Amino acid sequence: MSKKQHTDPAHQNKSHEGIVSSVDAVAAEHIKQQRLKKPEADELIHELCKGNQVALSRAITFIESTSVKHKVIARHIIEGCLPFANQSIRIGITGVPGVGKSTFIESFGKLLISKGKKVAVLTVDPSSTLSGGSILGDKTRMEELVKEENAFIRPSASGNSLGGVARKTRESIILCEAAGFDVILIETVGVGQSETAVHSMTDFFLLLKLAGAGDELQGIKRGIMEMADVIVINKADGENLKAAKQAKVEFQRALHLFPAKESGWTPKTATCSALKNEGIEAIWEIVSDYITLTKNNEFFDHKRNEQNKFWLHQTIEEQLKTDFYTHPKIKKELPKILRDIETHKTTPFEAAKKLFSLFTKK
Ligand SMILES: Nc1nc2c(ncn2[C@@H]2O[C@H](COP(=O)(O)OP(=O)(O)OP(=O)(O)O)[C@@H](O)[C@H]2O)c(=O)[nH]1
Ligand SMILES: [Mg+2]
Repeated sequence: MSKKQHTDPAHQNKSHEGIVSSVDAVAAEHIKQQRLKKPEADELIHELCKGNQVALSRAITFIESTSVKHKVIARHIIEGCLPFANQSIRIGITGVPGVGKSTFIESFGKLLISKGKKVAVLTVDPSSTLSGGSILGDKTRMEELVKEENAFIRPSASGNSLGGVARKTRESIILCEAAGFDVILIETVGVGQSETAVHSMTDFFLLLKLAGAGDELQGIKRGIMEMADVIVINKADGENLKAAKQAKVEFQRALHLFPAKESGWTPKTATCSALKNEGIEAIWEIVSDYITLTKNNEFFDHKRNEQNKFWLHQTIEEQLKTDFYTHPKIKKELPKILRDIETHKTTPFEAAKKLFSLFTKK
């Protein structure tokens, strides 16, 4: 909405040396205007921290919003929630489309709830903006979990960049934790870069596989297998049971070929039937063993710290990129410079230097 009128005032922010942040300038302006609205955000934080799911949903909507006004409120909410965050187990769940991730989450989530946990489910699916999302599918696959009082299911954050979607998911994790959710499950489709993003925001990484399909067919790259803390062969039921057991042995063998993990953890394999609710408890035991091990050897906190540093760098890179490409002078000069490159009047390096000096000039 009001986005356009706020893209340019960045240059008004003279307090920053050289590099200006459009978001900060806009935010500062809006914080002034939003003062009256702050009590509303404070009330939202208050309700959210009491575990009110309606408040949690509303808060996530602010995070997902592209409106500058909402972004200011979102920032305020996150800051208010941070002191109450960080107390959960974050589990990433990946696997090719149709492997049974949502069905698994339904069974796994219900098990956790029966153990007295509060479970939040988030999804990272950058493709959902194009395809319209798997929201409908997820709702039907998780039809029982959805009804549980102690479950919170939030379908894909939308966005046109993985970085944007990942940021929203990370911030949503903080809000879910502040709302008292102690297990956060993050589903992502195992076909792109999204599992790397999810891996870098979770404590434990669970890869779902199917028996009988080659690795190429499953579209799973070696790197993703290497990230896994457990490989679970799903659909181990009916005629598929024998093949699933066989696949488990093969994956266990394959995992031995990978170098030892910094966590000190040896990745495990398991079989389950998400649909028939079989083998799910054993998977929770594996997760629990991992958490105990890594909390004892302090890898758990170390990993979260490393992840925070990683996301700091990611955020800076994204912000710089946005600031650069939305800078009025760059917007004006870039097309000319691109033409100069086409006509060999300049080199990419010279051109980049010139653009940078325009960008950093006060
Ligand atoms: N036989 C059997 N079928 C299963 C099992 N788990 C899931 N399915 C079926 O597999 C299909 C896909 O399941 P989903 O849970 O939607 O798979 P998904 O990985 O979440 O799929 P996307 O979200 O589209 O990536 C559904 O028809 C499920 O009923 C299982 O353990 N056994
Ligand atoms: Mg799904």
